[in-house]
Amino acid sequence: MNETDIKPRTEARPKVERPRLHKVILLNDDYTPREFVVKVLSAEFQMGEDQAHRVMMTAHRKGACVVAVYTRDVAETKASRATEAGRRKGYPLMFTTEPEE
Ligand code: TYC
Repeated sequence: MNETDIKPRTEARPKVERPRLHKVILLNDDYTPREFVVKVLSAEFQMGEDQAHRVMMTAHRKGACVVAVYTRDVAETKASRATEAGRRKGYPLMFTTEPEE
């Protein structure tokens, strides 16, 4: 076989599943100032001001809003950091995660 010949693939190639993505969810509360929620969304989720404002208002009106989806580790780390940013200021701001269907 010279270098230009293409070898047929003969090794076993077990089907691997793509890791499930996890949603980061912003929960509404009665105490955290709106501007602070927008600030945290922009800082932790690389969101523009307009987008962050829309996400904050959706959570405010409906009780919760999906912020973004990531692999499990990234989703959990971002949710913890964002929740901790509120806690440091004494706000009950809460981000949770859940696996996508
Ligand atoms: N409901 C809060 C207020 O009126 C603002 C807010 C919005 C807090 C969204 C959390 O996820 C949230 N100050």
